[in-house]
Amino acid sequence: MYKPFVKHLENELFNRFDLQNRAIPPGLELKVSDRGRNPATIQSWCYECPELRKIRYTYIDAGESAQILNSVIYPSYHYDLPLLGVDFLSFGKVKNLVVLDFQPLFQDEAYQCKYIEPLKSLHAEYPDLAQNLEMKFYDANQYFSKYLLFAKTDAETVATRLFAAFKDYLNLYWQMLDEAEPLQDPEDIARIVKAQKDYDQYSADRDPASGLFSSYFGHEWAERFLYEFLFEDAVPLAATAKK
Ligand code: BLA
Repeated sequence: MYKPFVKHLENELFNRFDLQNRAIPPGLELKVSDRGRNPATIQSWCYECPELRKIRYTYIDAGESAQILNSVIYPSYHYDLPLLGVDFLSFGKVKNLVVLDFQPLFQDEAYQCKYIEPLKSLHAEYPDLAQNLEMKFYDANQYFSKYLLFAKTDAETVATRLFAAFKDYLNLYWQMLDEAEPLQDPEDIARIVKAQKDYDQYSADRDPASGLFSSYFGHEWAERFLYEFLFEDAVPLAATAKK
């Protein structure tokens, strides 16, 4: 279902950047589960290049039961750019939930103006994918922009409209990165390091997928996947409590 999106993302990345593999901890790169109705495979890829310090994407293929593409692109700490976030989920043929956003590191006016306003006209082209759905797990005002695409939709819309939107959002993201001025002041850079780490902690603590990972691959594997790969700068809640 989302394989053409992966292909497009890969083509873009390999054509535009000088990618190096970024290590994925042993055992987390690929896992197969026979627990569900259909065998489930989860596979992840991770790269880096001078402009982008972590590019990760994960595909869960459980046949008819689930098709999921999840991806986050973290810019180098020298850029204060938003992260690019992708979460496309299909369960059965009936439930398709898609989220695509430039995830802001800060919510102040100047930041919004610089990095989020440019999304406005693109967002306006996809009213069918911008449904103003309520968030149950996350706070819409933290690490999400007001121009996110967030929709419950159908397979046809995914293949046509979402694919077009995905290409457009990616293009704008590359353009922003191209135009971004690297930060020089160590204090400014330290602020980005902190904001990206906070994003990992926030995301790991609220990740709505941890139950899904546990049910397919077991609790222990799910925890490692979350804290050692997806959001590696986050500290598990239990560890924080012990301190
Ligand atoms: C929701 N994302 C979800 C849900 C799941 C995942 C299972 C709940 C779906 C439901 O309501 O039934 C799945 N999350 C994943 C997977 C991974 C993950 C498979 O991290 C990792 C492999 N989520 C993101 C990113 C964005 C994001 C990068 O990981 C940003 C675009 C958004 N996911 C997002 C939002 C929701 C969601 C906004 C709705 C959550 C809510 O209602 O609060």
